[in-house]
Amino acid sequence: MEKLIITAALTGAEVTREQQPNLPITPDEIADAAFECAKAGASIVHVHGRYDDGTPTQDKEIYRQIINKVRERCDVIVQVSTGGAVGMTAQERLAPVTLKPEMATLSMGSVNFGNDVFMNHPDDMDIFATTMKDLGVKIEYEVFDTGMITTVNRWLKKGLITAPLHVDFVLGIPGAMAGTPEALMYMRSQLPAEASWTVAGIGAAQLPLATMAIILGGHVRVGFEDNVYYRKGELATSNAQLVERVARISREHDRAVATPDEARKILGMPA
Ligand code: KMH
Ligand code: ZN
Repeated sequence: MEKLIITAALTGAEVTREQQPNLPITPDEIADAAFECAKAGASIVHVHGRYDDGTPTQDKEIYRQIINKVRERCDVIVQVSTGGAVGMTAQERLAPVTLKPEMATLSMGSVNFGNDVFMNHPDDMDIFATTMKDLGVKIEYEVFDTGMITTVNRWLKKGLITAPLHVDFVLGIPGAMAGTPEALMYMRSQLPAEASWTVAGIGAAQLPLATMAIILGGHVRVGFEDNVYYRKGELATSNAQLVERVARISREHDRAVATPDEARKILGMPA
C-alpha cells in the first residue's frame, strides 16, 4: 500500500481559544504548530488566516506570513484554505491563491454548516478551479456531501477539472454527510478512477474514520479545525499530538508515513 499522507488542519475558521486553549492563531503560532506536526508525521498543513484577536481572515499578507514562516522552519506542503469562513465573499476567499501556494482547497458545493449556510456558487467554483489551474496550485477538492462527489465526476467528464484528482471527504459537519463508516464507504465508491482521497472526520468521528482510511488505502486529515479532543472529555494538548497518534496507528498496521516529498509524488505535484 502506498505511504500515508497526513494533513494537519491546524486552526480552521470556527474553533476558538475558549474551546481549545492551544489553538494556533498568529502566523508564528501556526508556523510553530506546522513544524511540530511535520516532525510528528504530517506532510501537508491545511491553514486558515486569523487576525491576532482570533477573527478569521483571508488577508493575503497574513497568508504570506504564514507560508513564509512555515517554509523557514520545514518542508511541509502548505495548503491554503479557500473556504475561509461562512459569509466571506468568493473574491475574499480566493485571495491567498494569488500567492501561488503549493496547494489550496476547493469546496465542491453549498451545504448547511451548523446553523449557517456555506455557499459555493457553481460560477465561483469554476473561477476558483480555473485560477488554481492557471497558477499551478494543486487542488484538494472538499466534499461535504454526496452531491459534491457527483459534481467532481461531472466536472471531470466535462473537462472543467483534470486528473490527477485529490479529494477530501469532510464527514460529520451538522447539516452535511454523517461521520460514519457507511458514509465513508459510499463516498469512496463514488470516487473517480485513479483519484486519491483523504478523510477529515469531524469531532468524535476523527479517529474512527482515520483508522478506516489507514486500512483502506486512503489518507488522513486530523487537527483542531475538525476536532479539539484527544478522547471524550479530554482536550488534545496540540495538533501534533493528534498527528502523532495517526502516524503510530498507521505504522502499527505496517503502513509507513509519507514525507512531504513522498506526498508530492503520490499527489502528482512538482518536487
Ligand atoms: N470554514 C468552513 C466554512 C476549507 O478550508 O476549504 C470552510 C472550510 C473549507 O474550512
Ligand atoms: Zn479549512
